[in-house]
Amino acid sequence: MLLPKPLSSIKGKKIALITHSGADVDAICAAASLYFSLAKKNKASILVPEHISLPAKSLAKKLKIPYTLTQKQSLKQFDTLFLVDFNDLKMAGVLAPQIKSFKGTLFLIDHHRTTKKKIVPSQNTLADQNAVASCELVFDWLKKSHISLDRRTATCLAAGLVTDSAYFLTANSKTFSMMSSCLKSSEPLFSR
Ligand SMILES: [Mn+2]
Repeated sequence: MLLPKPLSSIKGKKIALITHSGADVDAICAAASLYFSLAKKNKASILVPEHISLPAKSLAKKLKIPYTLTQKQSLKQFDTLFLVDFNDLKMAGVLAPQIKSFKGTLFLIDHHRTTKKKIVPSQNTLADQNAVASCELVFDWLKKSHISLDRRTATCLAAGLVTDSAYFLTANSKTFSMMSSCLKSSEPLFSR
């Protein structure tokens, strides 16, 4: 699988990380993991269109993930969008028309079955239907970008892997090996 350019090379941008509407744990955690890394060298925000699932909401509160729930946010202030955990514009709800007409740079990270209509150029797309979670893809991208997992990022990635694998029902050896890395790096947070 080809990965987009290293995350560490993205600097000085105004970035919106957009989840699908009704963001679940995998979506908010994948967005947060990217956010924690990108926010160091960019101005970044997480946007959740329309509503957020209850488990995602309470996890975001616990891990202090900053996100904005939006019904009508303008995307004009951003030059880069990351579309997280969806590849069908319909899933972006109220933000769909603005994403469609967006003139800046787009990235996409997703593990759902791909729709025929591509919304992001393939060199900026990290999509794999065989991945159990978007968090799995973010894990790969962070590793390839030589970004080490801090405690919060590791906790987020672990949470996404657990929930989107339906508590390991669809897990494989890669899932467990990633879980192992995440748990090692997140231990202080999980044991609290
Ligand atoms: Mn997912």
